[in-house]
Amino acid sequence: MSTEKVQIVEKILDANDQMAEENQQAFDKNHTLAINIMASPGAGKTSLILRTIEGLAKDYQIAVIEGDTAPVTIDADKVHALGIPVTQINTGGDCHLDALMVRKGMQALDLNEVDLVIIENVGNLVCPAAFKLGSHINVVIASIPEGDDKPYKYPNIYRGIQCLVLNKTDLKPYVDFNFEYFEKGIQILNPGVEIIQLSSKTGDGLDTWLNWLRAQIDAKKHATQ
Ligand SMILES: Nc1nc2c(ncn2[C@@H]2O[C@H](COP(=O)(O)OP(=O)(O)O)[C@@H](O)[C@H]2O)c(=O)[nH]1
Ligand SMILES: [Mg+2]
Ligand SMILES: [Zn+2]
Repeated sequence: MSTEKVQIVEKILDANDQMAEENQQAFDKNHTLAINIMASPGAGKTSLILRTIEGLAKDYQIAVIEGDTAPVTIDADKVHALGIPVTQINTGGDCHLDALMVRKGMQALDLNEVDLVIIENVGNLVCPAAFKLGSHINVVIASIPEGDDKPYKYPNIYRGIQCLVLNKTDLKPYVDFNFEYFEKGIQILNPGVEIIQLSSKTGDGLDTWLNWLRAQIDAKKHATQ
């Protein structure tokens, strides 16, 4: 790769960081907590978002920004069916969201009225890690059927996160998954990160996730600017 190409990529990332910073300031001004949910396709992002809405919508105003690489509204329709404001972002083939796309999603929301914005990133364990969005909390959802070696194979996605959700624990009896090996990989990359095991299907462990998230939303609501 030529030096010039490297410089251009750096400039794009700089511009994205700048926009992400502005997004975060807009969230902060409105005391809105923004979380960015990243995972491989099928890990359970939408399922956990729907469970989260069911658990928290009676106490908090929630809005969702849905990122998809294809022009579909499958996930957004499920959120909409729960009566929650949702903005669909189609990335036009890109395999990640960036700060400008999130900015467009934010413009469709009245942030003043919203306590929690959940961003469902494009299903991908690689480049979403490189693009800040302005979210306060970055979450990766891993799931039992993906296997216990993913932290070793896709390290970057686990580094900047505040919470790792291990979903589909109901499938543990059917899949070889060594939790100690998995957890060791996470701890090497991100010592002390919150790890929450749950099943979006059975609801097992869901309370731990909801309580953790409640604490983050409340802290943002009462934060002084
Ligand atoms: N057994 C089991 N299946 C799950 C669980 N969570 C999600 N799924 C299923 O996994 C598939 C993908 O889930 P989805 O939420 O669409 O994943 P996304 O692509 O990451 O948004 C769907 O068939 C879900 O019903 C879980 O905890 N246990
Ligand atoms: Mg989804
Ligand atoms: Zn990408």
